Amino acid sequence: MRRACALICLTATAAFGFASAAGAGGAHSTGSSGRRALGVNTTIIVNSAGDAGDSDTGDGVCDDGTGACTLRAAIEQANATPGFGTVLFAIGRGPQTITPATSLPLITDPLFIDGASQPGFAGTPIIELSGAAAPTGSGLHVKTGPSTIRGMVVNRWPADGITLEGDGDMVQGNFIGTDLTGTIDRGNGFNGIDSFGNNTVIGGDQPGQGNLVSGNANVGIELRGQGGTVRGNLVGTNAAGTAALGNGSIGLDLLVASTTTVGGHSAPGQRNVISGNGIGGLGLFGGTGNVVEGNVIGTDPSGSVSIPNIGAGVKVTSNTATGHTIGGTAPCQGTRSPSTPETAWTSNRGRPSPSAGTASSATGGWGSTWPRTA
Ligand SMILES: [Ca+2]
Ligand SMILES: [Ca+2]
Repeated sequence: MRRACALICLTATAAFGFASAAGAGGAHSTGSSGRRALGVNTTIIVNSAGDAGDSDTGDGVCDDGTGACTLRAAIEQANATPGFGTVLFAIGRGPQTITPATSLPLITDPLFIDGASQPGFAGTPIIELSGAAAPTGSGLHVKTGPSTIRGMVVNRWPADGITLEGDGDMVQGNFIGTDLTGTIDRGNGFNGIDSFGNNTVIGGDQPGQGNLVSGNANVGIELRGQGGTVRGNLVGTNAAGTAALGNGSIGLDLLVASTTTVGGHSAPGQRNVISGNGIGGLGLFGGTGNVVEGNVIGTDPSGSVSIPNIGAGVKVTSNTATGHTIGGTAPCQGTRSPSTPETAWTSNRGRPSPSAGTASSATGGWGSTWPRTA
């Protein structure tokens, strides 16, 4: 079973190959994963990389007064138009950069922002939302869910790349904290993704659904609610998963989150790669009932090349962090760790920790949690 697991779990890297999603999420073919609400659905098409606001939010039309529709105007108009909104892009063709002078409006009505609709999209995001000119704020800030952010490059914002306060929000297929190539650090000033809501979905197990969350100054992904799912993401590496592009602190922080699913063992694309981060891979600091299985922590997606996190691979701490399940005994449940040479992985190892398949207790301290051969 060990060999079978290795083949199944570690060789199918397509889920991390963003290019493999070419065509799968192209213009307007967005219904399956992004749209969470039905009924009234207003579609707005952004056709300008400018930054002017909507001239009249009472008219139902995205227009900055010159006939152009900017992302700022689109969000303003979508907020003002009752019901679910979809924002698509048609700013010429190919890569475009939007550089707002101030933070964009909060998203106050459920919205689907689909950067993958931009003509020329071929599997990796080409709409860049840069915070380089903004003095404060996050790149996209959802106040009301279920909202979905898909196919965007969100970088250089003073606060988070994406802040989520709604329930049922989804973040899929984005580069958060890097350039368009996914190889250069363009980190946001705080966390890559910071979710305060419940049932947040970060990534997914299908090609193109995972996010690249790397280079951010603090945590890569922080979850604070219940029922979240984190699958198929690269956290702390480049887009190819071949080298560190670490977040400054912990890669994935389940700060007070409960009943979160991180990874999975029923499909190869469910696993996350959490490697190259500055203060550990995955942190469980509170909450209860989180399940962590089938992930790759401290290596490349193949599990054979060291990309260590500084500190622990998985840290379980605090007397309130209880009832978590880390790894398991079924094929592919083990959280992947390096095999040889052991010295290459020491930075991911710490105190003895809960073994595979056991619920964590209030252990305190740093835990290295992988079964080396599961
Ligand atoms: Ca308008
Ligand atoms: Ca609306």
